[in-house]
Amino acid sequence: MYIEEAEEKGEGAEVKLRGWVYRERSSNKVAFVRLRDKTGTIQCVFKEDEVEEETFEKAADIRIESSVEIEGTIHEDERAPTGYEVHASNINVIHNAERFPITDDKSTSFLLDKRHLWIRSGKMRNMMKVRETIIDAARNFFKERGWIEVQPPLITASACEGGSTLFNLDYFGEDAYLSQSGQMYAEALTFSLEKVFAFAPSFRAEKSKTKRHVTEYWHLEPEAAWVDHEENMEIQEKLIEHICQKVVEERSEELEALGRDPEVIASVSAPFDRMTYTEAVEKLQEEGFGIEWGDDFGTPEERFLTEDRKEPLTVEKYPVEAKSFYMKSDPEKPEQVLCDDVIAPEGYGEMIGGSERETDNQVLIDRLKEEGADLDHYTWYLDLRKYGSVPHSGFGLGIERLIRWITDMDHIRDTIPFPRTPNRFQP
Ligand code: NSS
Repeated sequence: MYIEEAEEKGEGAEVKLRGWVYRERSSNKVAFVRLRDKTGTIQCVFKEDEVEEETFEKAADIRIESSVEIEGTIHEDERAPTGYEVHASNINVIHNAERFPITDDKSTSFLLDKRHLWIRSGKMRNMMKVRETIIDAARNFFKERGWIEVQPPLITASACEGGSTLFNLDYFGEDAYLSQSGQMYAEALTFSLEKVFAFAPSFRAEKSKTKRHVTEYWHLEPEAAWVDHEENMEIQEKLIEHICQKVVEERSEELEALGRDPEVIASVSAPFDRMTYTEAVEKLQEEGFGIEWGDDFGTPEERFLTEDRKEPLTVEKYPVEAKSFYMKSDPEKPEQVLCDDVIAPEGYGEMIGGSERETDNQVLIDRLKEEGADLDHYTWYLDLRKYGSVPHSGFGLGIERLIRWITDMDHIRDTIPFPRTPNRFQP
């Protein structure tokens, strides 16, 4: 039975638990074994004068991370961290572990080397549970509204976000790349299924060693026909609001354990504050930032705009030259595009990039040429504008960026079980 079930049975119930030894401490009179399973941890107490000698010795000698079965009775105990403990009568050692290499004083790089073991820690377990809830909530948001989940390919011939961050692949002697974004495929599927979303890994060969970049991340990419820039922003803000509510409903305990006050996340509600890129640049210039209209924002700019906020900020209508080729020109101001970024509060940085899509093939061709792209690779994409093209919009949400903000995690690598960063791709 799971620890959670045992606690539900309550005072005096006979229980048989199995799991791993999380902590262990013993004197010559009593052995404390803190047992861990998928539902939590619980203290199991073996008293020398109450159990058989052999049982006491096994419990007193057990090493951390050994796998065991423990029998006993459950008791409420105010001093126990979870309010319960087990008065143990028997222990069956399934596997007595070797000395566990992870101890309290280990360095970050050691923990990354031992990631396959570190994922058993409380911090990682809480993070993974929150992560699962966030992903579920995101999927359900779209499914409940009739959007269809689709699967774009991960091996591609062309760039979606420019050539500089592509991982090359030898595809039987031809050049291929790991996908940076499923967007172009999601657009193609939009003309088939209207409202679609993809949730898949994206790859970015970015050497930048920052706290918000990984080279492999999970990318949620919704795309919809008949949706314009305004509605696109509304969808993004409602999605974030929905995810925040679900996480607080289902994972408040884990959030608190990770050091995030659930109230802060509970108070996030759409619509968010919005500002145009032009307004943001004016604000930044007033504060002495050396930014010119046309420059993209870096970390310091995003931090300044959001560090004192409790809710995300949506910044819209960036200059054409700062953004990707597929974004629709603003008919009122062709030097800017109908796009937006949703920037997390407290300086956590951009979480979403989205836009209405350009439908004029000549504009697309001119922009691709400016980027120096090989047009042959985009023939299929340009085809989409020839056969029943309609206004459409979409966006990309980096799940790890969202998790980092929601869980108040210092580094993005701790939002995914096995992170990929410029200098690490194992374990
Ligand atoms: O480059 S994006 O801003 N936009 C796209 O890829 C569009 N093609 C998405 C779309 O419209 N379907 O990336 C989108 C998001 C960005 O806001 C981040 O949250 C995340 O993807 N992202 C990353 N997360 C973690 N690590 C890295 N390196 C990274 N790069 C982008």
